[in-house]
Amino acid sequence: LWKKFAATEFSKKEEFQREVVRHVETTLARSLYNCDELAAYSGAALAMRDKLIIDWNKTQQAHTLADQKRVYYLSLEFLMGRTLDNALLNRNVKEYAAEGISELGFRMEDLIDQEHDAALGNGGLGRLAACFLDSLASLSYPAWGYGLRYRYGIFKQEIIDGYQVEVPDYWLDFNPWEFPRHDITVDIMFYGYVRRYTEDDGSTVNIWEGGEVVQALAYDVPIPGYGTSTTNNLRLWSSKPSTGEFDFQKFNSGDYESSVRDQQRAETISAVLYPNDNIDVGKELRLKQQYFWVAASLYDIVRRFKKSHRAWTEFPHQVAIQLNDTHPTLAIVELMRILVDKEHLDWDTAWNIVTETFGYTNHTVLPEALEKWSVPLFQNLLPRHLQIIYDINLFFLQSVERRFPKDRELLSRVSIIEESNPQVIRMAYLAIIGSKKVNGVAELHSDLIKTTIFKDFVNIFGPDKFTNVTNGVTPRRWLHQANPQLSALIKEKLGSYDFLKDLSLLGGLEKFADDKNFQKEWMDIKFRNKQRLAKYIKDTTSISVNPSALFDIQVKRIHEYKRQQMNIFGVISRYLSLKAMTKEERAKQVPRVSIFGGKAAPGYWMAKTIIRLITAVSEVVNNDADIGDLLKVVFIEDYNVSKAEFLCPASDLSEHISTAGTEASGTSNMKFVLNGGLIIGTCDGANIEITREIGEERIFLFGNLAEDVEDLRHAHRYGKTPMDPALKEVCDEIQKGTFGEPGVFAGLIHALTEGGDYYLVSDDFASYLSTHKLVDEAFKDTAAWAHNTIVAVSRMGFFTSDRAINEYADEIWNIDPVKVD
Ligand code: 26M
Repeated sequence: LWKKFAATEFSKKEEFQREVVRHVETTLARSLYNCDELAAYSGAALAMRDKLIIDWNKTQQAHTLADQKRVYYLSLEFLMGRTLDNALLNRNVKEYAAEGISELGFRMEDLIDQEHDAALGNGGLGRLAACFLDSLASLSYPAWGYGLRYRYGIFKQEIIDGYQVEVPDYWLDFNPWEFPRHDITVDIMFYGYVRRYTEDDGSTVNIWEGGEVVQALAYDVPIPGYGTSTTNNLRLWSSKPSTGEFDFQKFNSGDYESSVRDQQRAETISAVLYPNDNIDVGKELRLKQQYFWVAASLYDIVRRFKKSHRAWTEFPHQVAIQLNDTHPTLAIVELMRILVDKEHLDWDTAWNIVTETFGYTNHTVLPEALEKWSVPLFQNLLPRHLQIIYDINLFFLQSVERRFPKDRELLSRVSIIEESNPQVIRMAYLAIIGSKKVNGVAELHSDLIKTTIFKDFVNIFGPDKFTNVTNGVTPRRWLHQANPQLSALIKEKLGSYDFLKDLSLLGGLEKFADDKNFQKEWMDIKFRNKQRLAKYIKDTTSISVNPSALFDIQVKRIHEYKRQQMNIFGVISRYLSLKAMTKEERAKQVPRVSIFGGKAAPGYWMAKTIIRLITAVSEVVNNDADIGDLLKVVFIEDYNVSKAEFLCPASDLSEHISTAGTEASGTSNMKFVLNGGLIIGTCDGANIEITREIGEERIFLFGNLAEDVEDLRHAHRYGKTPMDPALKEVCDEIQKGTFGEPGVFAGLIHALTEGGDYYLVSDDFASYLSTHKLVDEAFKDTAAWAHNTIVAVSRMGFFTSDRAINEYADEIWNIDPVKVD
């Protein structure tokens, strides 16, 4: 009977339609006569959601029954983007759903476009977490994500008079994809003091008496896998006043203001995502967010473990916890507190459990991004945790001293506590010491952390603790959903969509690389994707671009290390060359559209200045009659996941040009190549492995190598490096006022000169420009270009996040899939 009523399968178009109409009429209380696109989207989303819920429940039951080891992915960011299209495709119902919608008088694309992005992340790290959730479900691993349910995601970017303006992203008005679990709440403590007493048996007990209590309320989000019923859970915590804490007495006695203040203080914790990417801010509210989320998640994980009545020593056989960067490192300390203070395990037993449970992924070597917490701030907020950190550090340093006696320098170098003023806690060191495995996210990056920032720890723990898992992206969203025409063409050639589950099957395309008909279909799809982008650019900026021009795209967070400034200097240099040419010479040039997009952290003045330079250059170049279609410059406002979905398929060339050794991996490089574009890039992050896979004749590499960066910086500091002449010309032109008031850009130029050119723009500029010339030449030979992009796609199988997740599962987590019937 249960089965009969639970069956919401809509194996047919009519059933889907019926469900949409039912939701519009009853759930939304609208009639079909006043059903706009938003209401139709809502109806479709609710119909799809019903379908997911059944599989979601089944999955959770199957996982409970299987009683196998689970992995918990702790991330402060999940940059999910939109859900409806992805769910329709993962469940393979899009075709008839779209047909059904069209008969109801709407276009599925328009409904999909109504959805607000779930933008609970800054950039690469948050999007990686989202790709990993898709792969975990698609590969049927028993896995949960744990994060924060921010009321405001990453801000929306508006460009006003050429400058970035931040607008709040309130996204929760209508979010059909989350389920509040009013029965799942955890009280979280802050501040207070530690009470210490001796038990009758002589042992010491530490009790933390918190001063403030805030309640964590769980919201669950279903994560459907592709081609499987497995639907995993993403649990996001929202903060509210604890029922004990919200002072009704104050309220009733008329002290509304102070009772409302208490409520706001509680709600502030999950109110907003910090909009910084690769920069540490050290604010107390951020630490509160981290502890709130970590404590609630661990409480939940431990509660689930306890249901099985196993011995504590079994914990690491049932639970793997992955730390997405150092943001959740407090979990190591919190689990120690639970095991020692609450469950009364002895320290060593507890520490063995902890160090068998955690894995730590590092995403950056940039010193300004490594998290450090001021000891006084930490002491005030989490007094008991500070004691535990001191003890962890003491035992660790004692063991180091035993092995390396009298090397006091080593002890102070690896101490969790940095002896600065004030003292600070080095979270990365704590994460390493408390984890079983530490991994970087691309080969070069994993080598770099072993030889630079974590070198001493490799000495202490041995090399096996440190490993590499090269990042990947999900081909479901980044090929099938973003580029349905290309996906369909590949399916036609390979015979099935199996490549979406086993991306190495793309290898089967290589034999068609010289097939003229195939090349034509391939390039036609690229052209249509470029047309679609050209139309979007026209509609949103009124700039006309020629879809036959070479589309050169750089979209990512704006950061000096990613060197958007070098790109725009290159554009200026191209502009100056074009201006200097005769008409005849100009006629031989390859037309270009330089497209930029990305957000600057609100407090990152230099990044904002780079945006201003890009918009200033676009105003001049796009309106220069001498130049016409030969060069256009476009800044796409508010770059986000859904914009990435239509930008990636529309590039001929994309730019991944970080100073060597600074970009841990990069993942958009993978998305662009997978969609039939070539890349210009430095020998950095995953660019190196992409080169190894697709062949160096298919990538435009340039610039100095990571191993030379230090010497080059040194040379700048001692004033031994004259500025590259082409760059000098560019700077002169900016200073002449060609792109508006030059004072605006003085800081940018200063960074290249007196500033010591830390990111080596001048050192790489000549090879950057000459490599762009090679790109122009290569683009003229359409057949060779088609050949190269086909071969490149056929060799991208390695970069699926499925491969990455299988490596984590086998090498780090030790977990197996669970079949869900
Ligand atoms: C830290 C402190 C306070 C507030 C915010 C932060 C913070 C937030 C995000 C620090 C770093 C954050 O993200 C770093 C990041 O996105 N790293 C990128 O990770 C990708 C996935 O591994 C890599 O591909 C990129 O190369 C790397 O830059």
